[in-house]
Amino acid sequence: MQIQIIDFEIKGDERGSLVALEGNKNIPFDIKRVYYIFATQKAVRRGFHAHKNLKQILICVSGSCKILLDDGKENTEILLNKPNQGLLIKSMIWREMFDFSPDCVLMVLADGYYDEQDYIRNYQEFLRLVK
Ligand code: T46
Repeated sequence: MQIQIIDFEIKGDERGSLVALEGNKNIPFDIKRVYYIFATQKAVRRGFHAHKNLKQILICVSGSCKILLDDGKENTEILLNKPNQGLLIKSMIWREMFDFSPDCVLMVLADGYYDEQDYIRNYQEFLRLVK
């Protein structure tokens, strides 16, 4: 499976570091929504769905977590632990998030507003649609 990681430029100086995210520039879509997941317990696994249309970029701005991606043919696990790295997840990819560090803040940029109708929450249904 092709994994798309985007490395963002760090504007660093003696004061520290800064990363800027701009729609249709270093983020390859119009950003319609931003949300973030934090204070997740270590044993928790979240996600368990795919999106029919939504595209997203996941950035672990603090700490670390792992992401399982499954395209219906193969799956892979990705460690996110750099605040200057974004994982692009296109539509029709099953995802699960796990192994959250206590300080993990997982920020997500999305190209669409929240829409429960866009979720495929049943894995068998996902496999049927993806084939
Ligand atoms: C995804 C992964 C990476 C809202 O009201 N608005 C929102 O924009 C979102 C994302 C969620 N919610 C509500 C819906 C649920 O009542 O927040 C609650 C938790 O959402 P959910 O169970 O979908 O969270 P995750 O961590 O399983 O999945 C989320 C995103 O929903 C999903 O699009 O790709 O993060």
